[in-house]
Amino acid sequence: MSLVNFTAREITCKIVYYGPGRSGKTTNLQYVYGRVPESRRGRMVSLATQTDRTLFFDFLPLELGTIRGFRTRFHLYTVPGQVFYDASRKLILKGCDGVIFVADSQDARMDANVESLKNLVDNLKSAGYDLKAMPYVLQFNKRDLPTAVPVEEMTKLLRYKDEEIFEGVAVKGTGVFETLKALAKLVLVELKKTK
Ligand SMILES: Nc1nc2c(ncn2[C@@H]2O[C@H](COP(=O)(O)OP(=O)(O)O)[C@@H](O)[C@H]2O)c(=O)[nH]1
Ligand SMILES: [Mg+2]
Repeated sequence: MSLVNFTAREITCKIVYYGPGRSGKTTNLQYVYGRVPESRRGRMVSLATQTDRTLFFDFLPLELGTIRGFRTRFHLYTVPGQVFYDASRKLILKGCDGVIFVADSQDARMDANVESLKNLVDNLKSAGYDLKAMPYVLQFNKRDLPTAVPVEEMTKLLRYKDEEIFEGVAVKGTGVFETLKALAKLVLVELKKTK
């Protein structure tokens, strides 16, 4: 899981944004990238198709300060949501320390949300992880759209355990940092347990 380099006194944690195609995963990363000072972030790498869909993944390295003398880095990844990129998703989940599921609030995307969540659980399982035991938060994105399904309904459909749920409008940045901070906190709690 987290990479701890005692010589360099660095900890690197891997966070994966998961969810169906076009739910707003890349938009979450872009907003973070735009708001974090240059001194605290590296280059954002996006491998996209010509039509701007995530092809393999997006990657954004962040440095979030020092914990007990260790510099703490977070590597944010997104997965491609389209069904046929499952091999990429499996690869990206390897070694992950926490997952943010970005659900699309639009009514027409509920089946895609459910299917993607099931795909997450299955892919984690085949990699030897259990979502029940993993740092995990849920974001209901695109709350600005008129077709957004009520939060209570989405919660019933998509809540997997007792995870925190955040409402987001990623294009405006709403909920983006709240979601990331909550997940980062859970990852750090896990990290302390393993010592
Ligand atoms: N209305 C609205 N559109 C959004 C929101 N977040 C993302 N989008 C749009 O949804 C589309 C897909 O977003 P993207 O981040 O590429 O989705 P990904 O496939 O999950 O990476 C883009 O056109 C975004 O601008 C949101 O909160 N509200
Ligand atoms: Mg994307």
